[in-house]
Amino acid sequence: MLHRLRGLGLTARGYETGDDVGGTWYWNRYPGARCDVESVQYSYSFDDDLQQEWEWSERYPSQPEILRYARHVADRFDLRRDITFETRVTGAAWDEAARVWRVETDRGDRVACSFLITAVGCLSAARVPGFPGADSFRGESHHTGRWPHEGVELAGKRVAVIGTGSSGIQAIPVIAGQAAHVTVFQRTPNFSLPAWNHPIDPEHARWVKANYAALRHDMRTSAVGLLGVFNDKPVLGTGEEERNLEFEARWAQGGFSFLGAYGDVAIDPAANEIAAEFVRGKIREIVRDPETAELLCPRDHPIGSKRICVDTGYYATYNRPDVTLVDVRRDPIEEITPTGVRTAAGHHEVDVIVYATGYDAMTGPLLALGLTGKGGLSLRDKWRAGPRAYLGLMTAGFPNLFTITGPGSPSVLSNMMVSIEQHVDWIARCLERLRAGGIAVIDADPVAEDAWVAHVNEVASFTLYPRADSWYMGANIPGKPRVFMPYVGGVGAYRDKCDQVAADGYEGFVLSA
Ligand code: NA7
Repeated sequence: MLHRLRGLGLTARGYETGDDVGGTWYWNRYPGARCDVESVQYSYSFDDDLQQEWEWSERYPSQPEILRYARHVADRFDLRRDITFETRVTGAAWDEAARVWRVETDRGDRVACSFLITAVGCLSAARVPGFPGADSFRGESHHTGRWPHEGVELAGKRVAVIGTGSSGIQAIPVIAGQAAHVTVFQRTPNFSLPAWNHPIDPEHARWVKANYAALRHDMRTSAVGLLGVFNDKPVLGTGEEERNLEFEARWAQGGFSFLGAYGDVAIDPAANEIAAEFVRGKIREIVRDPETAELLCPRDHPIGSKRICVDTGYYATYNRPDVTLVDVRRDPIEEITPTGVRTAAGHHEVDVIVYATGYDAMTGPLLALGLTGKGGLSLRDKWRAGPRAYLGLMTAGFPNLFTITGPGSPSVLSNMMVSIEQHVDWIARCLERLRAGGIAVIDADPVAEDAWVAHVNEVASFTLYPRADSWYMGANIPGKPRVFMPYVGGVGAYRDKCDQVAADGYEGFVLSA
């Protein structure tokens, strides 16, 4: 975004809490942190020299490699000179008379700007549940998304991991390889698919680079911003032998491709159950102890309705003698003690506690900015019953505020790099046209916003997503409104809609000279 703003001849400044670029890949340094989108797809497309010159080493990029990439991009485009690091935005208010945003930071900056663009991420407000006694713990305890940059010594230690979402599922096998003992506290088992990660074949990398233009186009016009074969064919009505062959082939391919096996899995409970049962069968095959295997089998949500996990050796980790699984639904965590975790059934002595307990997703980071719009309305008040935004790009009553990957856009249901670039392009073009047209202020029309929010909900209601207590639904945060936040209508269709709105003179937006 900063690069594009410079290209428009605008003056822009970025504010960043961390002491370097990288965002989620700056903060998430837990053992095993890795992207679940393939590296050649989880990368910028805006500069062909960049994509031709950068060499990815593995199919799925590790956190250190993505962070190196982010730093390389910052250096290559000389971005750091316009970013103020180690500075948190603590408030921003729209000044109606002056038609500027007035932004404040924890370093005492007082800045006025014509346009304010948020790029705060969707999974950046880390959440640690308030277990009684947590502060009394004498060992080290860390949330996966706030992992110390100097690392954590785990060798020979007894480690508790609380949470089995994507972060826990990535971290547990790697921690088990280092620690003396790992106790996993699981509330809800998740579906996880094998990554089958491997070094990138140089031949494949050359092929991708030679075909990048076409591949990027396919990603931008796809359902979720990923390459891959998504079948329309329904699994219901497909013979058992045929569907098992298809599922086996997808399992062997690894990653998200499994979810693309059949078109009805995301929308029909009976179809979904067939895919879910195939994965449960894999868990039973891998995990030797039948009781542990059953505990690891998800049953409370349709497969894909919570963010699917992609792992390396997760289920097999439970075959290790030094790994214990505690089902906290049956045996709840009662308190953290100075020396461990007490559940209803007993006390687990540990040296380190890893909180892999997730995020206040999507709205958390935006609300934390302390935004106040027209008439002194705070975003927190406006979104009390759930986020409301037009196209996930702007929210009515907050003029000249753009939200990159905001709620109501595909964001977390897509390859984030594709969705980020789409928003950046759209916003940059919008600013260019506003300037050319002598328009000082743009705001979402509340009527268009209501219609978009209704559409986002309606599309979600055709899927199985609302059936899960997921962070997509805000269900992981006590008291958060239960609203499906991302747009599930597809990355390609969403892009077309945004482009059409712009082509029609920003239909649904109110423009003032
Ligand atoms: P997630 O996916 O939100 O996972 C958090 C996990 O922590 C999940 O298993 C939760 O169980 C568990 N949790 C949360 N609170 C508690 C309490 N109080 N007790 C026990 N267990 C708890 O976060 P991740 O960091 O793993 O992944 C976030 C996203 O990052 C991921 O989806 C990718 O997009 C990348 P629950 O399911 O709520 O019962």
